[in-house]
Amino acid sequence: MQEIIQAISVAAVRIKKAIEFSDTGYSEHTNKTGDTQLKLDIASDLIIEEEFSKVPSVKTVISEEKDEAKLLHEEGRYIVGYDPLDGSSLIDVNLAVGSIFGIYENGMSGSDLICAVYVVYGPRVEMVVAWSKVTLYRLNESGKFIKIKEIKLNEKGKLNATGATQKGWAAYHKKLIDEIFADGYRLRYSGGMVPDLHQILLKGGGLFSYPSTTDALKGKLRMVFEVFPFAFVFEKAGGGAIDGKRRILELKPSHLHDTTPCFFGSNEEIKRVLNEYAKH
Ligand code: P6P
Repeated sequence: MQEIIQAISVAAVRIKKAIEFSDTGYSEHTNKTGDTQLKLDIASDLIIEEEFSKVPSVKTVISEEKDEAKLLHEEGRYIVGYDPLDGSSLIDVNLAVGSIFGIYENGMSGSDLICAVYVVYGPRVEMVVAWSKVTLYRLNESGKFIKIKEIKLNEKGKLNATGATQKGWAAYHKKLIDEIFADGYRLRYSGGMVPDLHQILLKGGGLFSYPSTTDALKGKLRMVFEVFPFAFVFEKAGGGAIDGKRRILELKPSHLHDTTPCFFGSNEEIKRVLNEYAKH
C-alpha cells in the first residue's frame, strides 16, 4: 500500500505543475458520463496511469476519464479507481480542485475499499490518506509530503455544503437544508467536491449533500471514483456517509460509472438526514 501512496504523491507533484502551467482548454473528447474533457483531465489521467504502471501491486486502474478498466499488472493485488482531476472546470477561475483515489481489493463495491486518498490543489497542495485513521500531509518546499496531523470530525459541525441545482431538489430536501441554515450553519460550497469536503473535515464538521434531483434521480457524483473514497474518509474520521437511507459503503455500483445521491458529514447531521429522508 505504501508504494501506491508514494506513486500518488509523485503524480500529485506532476499534476500540480500541469495545473499551473499547461493549457486549460477543452479537448474534443467526452468521458463516459458525458463531460467534455479538458486537456488537463486527459493529461492528469495519463500522469496517474504512468505512475501506477511502475507499481506491481496495482493490477487494474479504473478512471473517471476512461470508459473501461485497464489492466496494468496481471499479478497485482489491488484495483485503483480514481478521478484524476475532479472539478477541473474550476481551474479557469482559479479555484481549488483535487484528485480522488479508492484502493479496492477483490471488487469495486463500497465494502471492497481498503484505503482512500485524495489530493487538494489549492493555495497549498495537501494529501489526505484514510486507512486505519485519517492523516493530513502537506507538500513542502522540497517537494515532499510532510505529515501534519490526524483528522477527526466533531459530533456536530457548523458548515453546510449544498450541492445540485436547487430547482431540482425535492421539497423535503429543501426543508431539511433550510432547517439546517435556520440553526445557524454557514454555507460553504465552491462546486469542487474535494475542497468542499476537505473544508468540512478540517473545520470540524457539518454536512455536504448532493441529492437526487428531478434532472438526475441518481445524483451526479460517481460511486467508484468519488463517493466511495470520501465515504471511507468520513467514516474513518468519525463521521458518516449515506445515500439518504443507507450507508454508502454498503452500496454496489451497477456499472463502473454509476452515480448515487450522497451525504457526508458529522454524526449529528447524518442523523438529521436519515430522520427526514425516512419520512419519504
Ligand atoms: P453542481 C465537479 O464538476 C463535480 O463533479 C464535483 O466536484 C462537485 O461536487 C459537483 O460536480 C458540483 O456539481 O451541480 O453542484 O455544480
